[in-house]
Amino acid sequence: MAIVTLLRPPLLVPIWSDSGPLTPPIGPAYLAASLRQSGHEARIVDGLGENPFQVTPLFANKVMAIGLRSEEIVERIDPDTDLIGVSCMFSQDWPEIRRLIQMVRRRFRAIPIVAGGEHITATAAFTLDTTPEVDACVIGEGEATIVELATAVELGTSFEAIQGLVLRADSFALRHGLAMRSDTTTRSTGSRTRIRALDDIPWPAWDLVPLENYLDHGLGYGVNRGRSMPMIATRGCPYQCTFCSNPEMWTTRWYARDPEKVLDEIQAYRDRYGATNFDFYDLTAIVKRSWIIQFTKRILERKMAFTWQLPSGTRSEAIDDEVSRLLYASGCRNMSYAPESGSPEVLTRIKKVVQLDRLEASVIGAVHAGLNVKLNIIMGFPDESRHELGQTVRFLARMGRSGVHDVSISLFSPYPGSQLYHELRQSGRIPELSDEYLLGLGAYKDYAQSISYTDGLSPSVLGLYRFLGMAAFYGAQYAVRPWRMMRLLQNLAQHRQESRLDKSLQDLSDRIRNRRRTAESKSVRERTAGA
Ligand code: B12
Ligand code: SF4
Repeated sequence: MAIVTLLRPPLLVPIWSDSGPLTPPIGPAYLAASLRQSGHEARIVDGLGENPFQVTPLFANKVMAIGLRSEEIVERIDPDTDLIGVSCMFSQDWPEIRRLIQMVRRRFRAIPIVAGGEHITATAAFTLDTTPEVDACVIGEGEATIVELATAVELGTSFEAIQGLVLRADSFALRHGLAMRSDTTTRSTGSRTRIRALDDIPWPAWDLVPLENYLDHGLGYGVNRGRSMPMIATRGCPYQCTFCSNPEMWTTRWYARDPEKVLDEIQAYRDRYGATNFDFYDLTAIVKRSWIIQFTKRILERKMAFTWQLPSGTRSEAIDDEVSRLLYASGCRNMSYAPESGSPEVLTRIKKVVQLDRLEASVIGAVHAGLNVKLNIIMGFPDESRHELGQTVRFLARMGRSGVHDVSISLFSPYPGSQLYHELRQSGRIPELSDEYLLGLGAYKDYAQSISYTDGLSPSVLGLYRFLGMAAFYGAQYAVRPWRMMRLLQNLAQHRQESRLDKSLQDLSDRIRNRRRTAESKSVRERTAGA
């Protein structure tokens, strides 16, 4: 048996960002469950969940780290650990995660460190080249790989035979006399096949996570509708949008769980944790109409009463009026659609296979069925014109008039691993990866700064279009439905959340308050220490 400690680092958020997802670490919890099932011991240090109200400014005040400071995470690692795994999902978090890994290495010189997650998958060679403290990068889905890594550490065998890794021969392998070659270049051990039988993956090991810190404070990914648990019903996505790193990370295979098994898991969390709301973290949950119909009908047949949300942006093809009615009847309350643009030309260029008229019909049907609907929009693709941005602004005005509740407008960020990132790098339009570049990716939702990757459009012009889009959408919505403005003000006053705007504004004000509190308690500590 090997003891594996998985680290979930703090979350990095720019000060004026309206996104700062305080979510339980579902990736590490899945990995820990697989480790345990295979006879290893798993531990999780959830850097966010251990102290979700501590907000520490970092990198000359450019961003705030939410959760434990990296120094505090290192202190919580038991020295009897055999393997340390670090998760990095968002690229903008990497500069701080690298600092964390360097601190871990200084403290634990002989324990192998492996890293995984979306950012690591997209930047494995860069990670190994710039961070010698990392012994191996895990590519893609991690359950089978982490188990094999733990077994290799237990038996003292080489990592070379484990699929799904990028390795450098000069680190762990050399130190332990396991290197097959003496070169220092990175190399892949070959890709690993995706897990098809999702129902065979053990449920996340939530008992290793400080779950009550999330549940008691209504933290999570969706709108706060009570004690919320994360769920995953499907993995992967069959599409290949050019701004998205999904195809490199998960391939284009979409697999779904048996709806009955998803509901068994939901029932278990209702019984065990008193959960009343479930946020689905799927990449694109609704791909198959028959699946979602069966799922919603079984909720009704089993007479299960809970709310659930699809906050990450789904496809519209399978959602017609009948599906919308079933979604609402089965407890779904918030749903995000991801049209990304109101310009058909842009949609074709970014390979977002979506027909706007059909999407509009689906969205309006969902609003009429009673769902609280949000649209995800991206502005500032490399060759987007003012005319095309104007089309998106008009589309948003139409959607606001039709009664859609929320919009989220991000500025385009070239994420490593996406087709557009590779194209922009090749043409020299973006620099090599650096801390400055990665921290800048967090600016996608920062209202205090904009970065433009669009030919001929300055950051301030893009910022202006974002403002116009928001104004057109909310202006049209509140002009037609003024009572919704009253509702927003009421919800803010009573700290209640129904819409995404309620959540974003409340999260922002909480973050600013927590930042002030953290600074005050730090200065009290310093004064006490000095006295
Ligand atoms: C849910 C979700 C969100 C949620 C919350 C996510 C969270 N948990 O904190 C919300 C909506 C808030 C969100 C927001 C954003 N998101 Co998001 N999100 C996702 C999504 C759809 C699912 C994440 C998830 O939970 N997956 C399920 C779990 C099981 O998978 P996992 O965590 O990746 O873990 C597996 C592997 O990665 C691996 N693994 C992970 N860690 C480790 C560690 C070790 C040691 C090992 C061995 C393996 C390993 O094994 C795990 C099990 O198989 C992903 C896409 C995806 N990855 O599926 C995008 C994704 C992570 N988001 C992305 C982006 C860009 C954003 C936003 C910037 C919004 C936007 N403009 O699109 C914001 C940024 C938020 C911020 N920091 O401020 C990108 C990240 C790209 C990048 N390189 O940074 C992704 C990859 C989508 C995409 N393909 O473009 N997101
Ligand atoms: S943006 Fe959405 S639909 Fe497009 S490839 Fe990524 S996950 Fe799939």
